[in-house]
Amino acid sequence: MVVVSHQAALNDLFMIKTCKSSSTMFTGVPEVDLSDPEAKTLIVKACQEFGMFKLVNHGVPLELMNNLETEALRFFMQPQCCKDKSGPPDPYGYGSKRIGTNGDMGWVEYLLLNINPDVLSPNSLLLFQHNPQTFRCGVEDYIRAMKRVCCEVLEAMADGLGLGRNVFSRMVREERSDSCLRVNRYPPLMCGVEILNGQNLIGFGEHTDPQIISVLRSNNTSGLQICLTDGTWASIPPDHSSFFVNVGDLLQVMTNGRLKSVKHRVLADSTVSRLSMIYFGGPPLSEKIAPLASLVSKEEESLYKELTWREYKNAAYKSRLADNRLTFFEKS
Ligand code: GA4
Repeated sequence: MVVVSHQAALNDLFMIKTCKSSSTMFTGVPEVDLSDPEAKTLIVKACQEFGMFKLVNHGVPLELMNNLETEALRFFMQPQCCKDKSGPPDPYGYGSKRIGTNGDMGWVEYLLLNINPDVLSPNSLLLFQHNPQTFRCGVEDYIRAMKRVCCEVLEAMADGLGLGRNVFSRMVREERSDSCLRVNRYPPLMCGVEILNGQNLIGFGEHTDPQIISVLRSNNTSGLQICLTDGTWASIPPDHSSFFVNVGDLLQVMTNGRLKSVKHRVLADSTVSRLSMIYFGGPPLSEKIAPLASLVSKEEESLYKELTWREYKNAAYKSRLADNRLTFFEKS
């Protein structure tokens, strides 16, 4: 439990945004069974309509997910001074409340890790030095499983769009793929609830994910919301045995806007802690990203110009969380 009566925590609390939100759950996000022969069609439809779907029958053992969750919680339960040895994030490592470097704040603490051992930053290396080997193994096993899930989903998606199966998956399968793993812990509010006056505290502010695809798994605690096409926020019912897969900005660009990079956020409105683990599948930094010619019909125009992932990522890191980063790609 977070001691919000502590002055420092109270000060932080009031620097974090709040919002009004209803507690009704939205059950309209499509569920896709990865072993279903129709999966490719359902995935494309869901990504066009919502930019997200729930993935079941994915073949990842619950034990593997629970194992990383347990290890992560063991890390987060350490005294603050121990956790701070693996931070601040540069951008990888341990972070608390500060998201990115441009002033965004959330009621969250997190670990951000690049999956490429060559890119392991000094702070993430320290993280593994100061924590049991079982943590590192849990991270490695989880990353391996997520890479497989990302590739299978991207292959089904490419198939569903009538493209070559490997057109997207080769980018995240590559050894130099710039993918990352984020573990977020949203502490419970407890006594903070009354002072918020019916408002919810923002755990992680609204944003789209810059990469190709994101695969999220959380414990059975609510909080995740997506922005529907009419601009309303819909609360996604949690399910600890499934994954929520969402389209990232690069996939929106490569499909010339056909698949939607969905705006989402997390509210910290519960009395129990929410823990989520998100794998962001990205291409190598030097990969050139542009709309695929076969998805731009003769009558249609290509909506975006070509950029490398490095250029886009650098621009994203200069932006605020809620900014529409896709404007960097738009043709002027
Ligand atoms: C959003 C998606 C991923 O969590 C992330 C985030 C990154 C960070 O937390 O360091 C960013 C954010 C995310 C987009 C804009 C920039 C960069 C914080 C921020 C303000 C790891 C990512 O790749 O982009």
